[in-house]
Amino acid sequence: RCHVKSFLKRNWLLIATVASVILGIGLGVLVREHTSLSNLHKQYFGFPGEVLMRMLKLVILPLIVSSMITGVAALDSEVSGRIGLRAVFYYFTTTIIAVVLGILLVTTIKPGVSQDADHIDRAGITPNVTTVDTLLDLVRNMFPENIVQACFQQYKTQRKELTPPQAPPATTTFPSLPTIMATVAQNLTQIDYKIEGGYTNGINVLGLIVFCVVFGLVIGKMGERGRILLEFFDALNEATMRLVQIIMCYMPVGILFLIAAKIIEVDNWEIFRKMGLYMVTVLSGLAIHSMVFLPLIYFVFVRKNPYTFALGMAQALVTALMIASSSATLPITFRCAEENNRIDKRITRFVLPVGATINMDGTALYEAVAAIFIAQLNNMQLDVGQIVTISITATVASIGAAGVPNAGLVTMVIVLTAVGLPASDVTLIVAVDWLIDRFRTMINVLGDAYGAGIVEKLSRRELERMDVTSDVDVANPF
Ligand code: DAS
Repeated sequence: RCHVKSFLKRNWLLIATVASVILGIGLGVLVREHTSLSNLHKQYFGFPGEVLMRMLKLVILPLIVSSMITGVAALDSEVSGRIGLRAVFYYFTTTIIAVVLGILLVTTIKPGVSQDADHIDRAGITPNVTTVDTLLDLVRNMFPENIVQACFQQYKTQRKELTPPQAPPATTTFPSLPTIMATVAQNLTQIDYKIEGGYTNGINVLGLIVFCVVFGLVIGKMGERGRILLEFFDALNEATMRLVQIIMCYMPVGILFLIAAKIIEVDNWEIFRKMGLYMVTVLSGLAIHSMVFLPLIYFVFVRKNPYTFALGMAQALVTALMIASSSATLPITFRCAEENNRIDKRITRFVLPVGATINMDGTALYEAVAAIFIAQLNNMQLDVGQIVTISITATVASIGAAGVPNAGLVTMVIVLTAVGLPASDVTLIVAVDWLIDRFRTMINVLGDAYGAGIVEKLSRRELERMDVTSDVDVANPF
């Protein structure tokens, strides 16, 4: 009895969240079968879920800034360089494995060969993002003035002053802090793609991370004076994580309405029958990668039970499955990795934000499978060179995809155009993308968590040496 009680005490939130998913599906089906809600009422119905999404999005900015800066500064530049290299090596290795697995599956199962492309309706979405764009973003938004510029732009738009952003006249009052945070958080995590194409180069997480790494290295070298800044950012991180704790209490309610509203909103269920084989190909690839390859790699390096580790991440995985955003799940990923799987904060703070943005095994596998599926729908025979091109561009596209809903669909254009397929064919798979996105986001988050565990194990000696030598452990300065 006491075991059951302690289990429930430890996992009440996870149990409540899983229960809310089941209830949400039931509620969604009930409402959609027995009522006919107007669009306005559908929005009202989805409002509690939208509140959860926005609360998570708002903490992304302070979380990434405080964790990256303290994470980088807590390690001296040589150690952080080595840890960064280990993380990047892990990211590339697992992403390539995911892409190769996806290609093997889609060329074996051939989901697109039997179907006639005309069966699947084509809408007119043509998102437009280029690899160069993504790589440039690394530095394009690195400097704060872009953030201010974006805030003014958002501020003027909100105040319906659609004049292009010039230097603001002296009389303009600077937007309030919540406006700045909300604007940046929204720009950080919003991918805008419109029917006529166009990827707005809003501030993106990649640029912010590059800035925080440089800033963390600089203040890490400032000695005593830098410590004041570090304590500030460490306190900011702790305050943000306490905020996350409050948000998590609301999570079961938010997730219930989020999934119910989604079920009410989706009207084309027939498409799932037509796209069944394609979905089986993607989902089986994600399942094999997350249940075989990632656990195997984790076990080889860490020598612990990988499935127990994955259980420790369950709350983050369910969250990712429900909200389809690695960035918005990041606060929960932090809590699960640090509290359940006891990963050193100096590692999580450094690798989790980077992983959530550039390490997307699920997305890479999905983009390789979807591109070849679309080629099959077009009765296009791909040669080895084109298959290799798809592997490379799917890897790059997954790095460029932001951790927001449908990001993989947007960067899919890079892969399609690389092999001469029409970018508009991305619409062939839009109808089922909302569901597949959830599963690939879950694998993205799982891959990030395994990566943090592996990098921590490989960095054990450096961390122990730092514990002995450094008088202040920035991860826990007090
Ligand atoms: N939804 C993205 C994420 O948050 C993944 C994707 O769209 O491919 O990781």
